[in-house]
Amino acid sequence: MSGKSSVTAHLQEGFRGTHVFQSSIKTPNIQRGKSMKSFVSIATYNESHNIEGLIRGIFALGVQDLNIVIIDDNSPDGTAKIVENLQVEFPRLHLITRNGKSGYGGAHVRGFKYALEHDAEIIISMDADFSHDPAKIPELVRELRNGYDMVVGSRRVENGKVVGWNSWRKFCSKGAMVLSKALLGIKTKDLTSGYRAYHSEVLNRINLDGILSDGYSFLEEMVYWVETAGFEVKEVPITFLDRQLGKSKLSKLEIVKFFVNIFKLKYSTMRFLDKKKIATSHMLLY
Ligand SMILES: Nc1nc2c(ncn2[C@@H]2O[C@H](COP(=O)(O)OP(=O)(O)OP(=O)(O)O)[C@@H](O)[C@H]2O)c(=O)[nH]1
Ligand SMILES: [Mg+2]
Repeated sequence: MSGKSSVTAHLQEGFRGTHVFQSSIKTPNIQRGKSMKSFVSIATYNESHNIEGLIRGIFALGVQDLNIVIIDDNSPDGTAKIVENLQVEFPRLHLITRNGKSGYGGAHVRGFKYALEHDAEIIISMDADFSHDPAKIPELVRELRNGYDMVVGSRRVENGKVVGWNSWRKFCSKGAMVLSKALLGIKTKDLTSGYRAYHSEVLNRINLDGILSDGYSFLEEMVYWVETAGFEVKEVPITFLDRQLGKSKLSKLEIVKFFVNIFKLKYSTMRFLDKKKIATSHMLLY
């Protein structure tokens, strides 16, 4: 297959799957249940220095009916073993292990599906490296209870900030925001934040198997589909602290893929005159 046709095939494949919505019309007010069972999805690769402290920190919050699911890609540093040992102490701690490093986005998709299968009503994603302060979890949950469909821990709203990034990281993050806004019309300011809470209804209506990206561009893609489907997004300010322990997995290639994915998303929807149709038409499912 030529380069061009393979790209086309990929896009068509992506397109078939994308679109991405499982049901036809958004119900403006999702019914909020009483229990609000929640799952925190944490993707890990070589996070042995961080994972125990993070798990303890989250459970110490005392949030009712809160579970954690760790999706570990067979980290050579034994992250999964640490989690396994902690499962004795914490019955609400779940572990999924995958065979090898297969990407940030795919790991969370796996975690989200697991949470949905276990009747989660709220699904939170966060990083394992303490860039996302667990103390913010109750606020994310509260905003979902207030009626928002997705809540983003944001560095780009008033009082939100980043501590410790170099100018290259700042430039990439700003560039992603500007381009996504210009090409895709995304309104959420911090679309690269991995600290989020989704109502289960949102994840049920997005075809998680149709997500184009398995890496970090999963983040922008999720925001895109959530907004396109008409769900209400709220951004709450966070202070993002650059990782103190362990190594970053965000390679230059991942950053390039992030930008390429913006164009892929644009391409996959451009063929439709009315973008809203994608969100509302049965025709476009598979
Ligand atoms: N399971 C799994 N987890 C991953 C993978 N890549 C990254 N992660 C995890 O995803 C989270 C975010 O990765 P980081 O390396 O902190 O990337 P980042 O936060 O974008 O980059 P830094 O700001 O440099 O820390 C961390 O918890 C990682 O361990 C992967 O391929 N598989
Ligand atoms: Mg990080």
